[in-house]
Amino acid sequence: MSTRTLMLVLATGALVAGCGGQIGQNNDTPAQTGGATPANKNLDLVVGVKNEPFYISMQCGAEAAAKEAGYTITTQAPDKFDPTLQAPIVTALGAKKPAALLIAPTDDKTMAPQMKQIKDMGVKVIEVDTALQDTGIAVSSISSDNAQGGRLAAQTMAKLTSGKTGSVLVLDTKAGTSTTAARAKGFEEELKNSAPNLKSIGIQFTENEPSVAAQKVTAAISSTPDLVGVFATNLNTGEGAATGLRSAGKVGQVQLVGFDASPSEVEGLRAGAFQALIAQDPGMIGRTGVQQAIAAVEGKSVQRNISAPLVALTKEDMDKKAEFFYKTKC
Ligand code: T6T
Repeated sequence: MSTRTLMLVLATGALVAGCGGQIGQNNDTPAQTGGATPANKNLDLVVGVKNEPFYISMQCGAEAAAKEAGYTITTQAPDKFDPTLQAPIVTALGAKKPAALLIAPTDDKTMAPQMKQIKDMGVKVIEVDTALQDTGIAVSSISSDNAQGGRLAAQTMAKLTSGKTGSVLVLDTKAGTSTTAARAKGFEEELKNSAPNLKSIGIQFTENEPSVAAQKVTAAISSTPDLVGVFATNLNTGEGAATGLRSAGKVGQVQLVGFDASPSEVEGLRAGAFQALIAQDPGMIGRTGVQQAIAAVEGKSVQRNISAPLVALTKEDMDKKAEFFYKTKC
């Protein structure tokens, strides 16, 4: 597969994602007031999990945008991508009452009560990355077009396996994670179109634990002799899948398409453990989240849904796209 073809496919995808992202659709919030300077310029960001390059990169973008606008932003994170650990953080913000809360909900249903409670206190709620099923709480949601990302991964897998017949494993994280669920679904649907010779052996959950992802890959290799590919829907599943392929000596034989671009994934791509990565732009998600939060706080118009770009990385072109590599510190 030529880099040019892959870049084209994904460039088109990113564009589509950009345009298809419901920008300017009917549920935007028009300007309320003349944009008066608010007394409360404190923002809070609650990400999905601590010490994870995707959310660190998002935090960097958010902090830069807040600083530019003269707002303060405090970032908090649960130790694990888990609503039982994230909910108390949101509840505690009730006492502090920031002007706005930017949050990546760790479950698309069970985080709704806490987010509704803080909204009812007059705090503007902005979803960054993941989102709730209930669209009546947030005033704006900024995320990659994850279904499109899954479709692009399937098109990439089709090209990488170039007409081979065989099975593909899909690794999702935790049920209720809006982003990775959309990627897995988009992948499975597109596989039928772009690679009818490939069949999915189903979506398996990894609890967002790399060790579980490695086990799932090892098990699939022994149970499915015609396994030709693995789609890992996020950073942790990707890192685990690469470990599983390495320990089974299947690197390069079983094609691995990952999502995200952590330092470990980027090195894995360079070393041939991954054949492609679909990278997001977490910095843009953080920056745009803060801009929408400030617009909401100042009574200016707010866009309800915004899509962030996706880009594909291959071994050949990765260094030309190094700006998409995720950070480990700001
Ligand atoms: O893939 C990202 C994020 O988009 C997803 O919602 C959860 O997992 C990551 O943070 C990567 O681990």
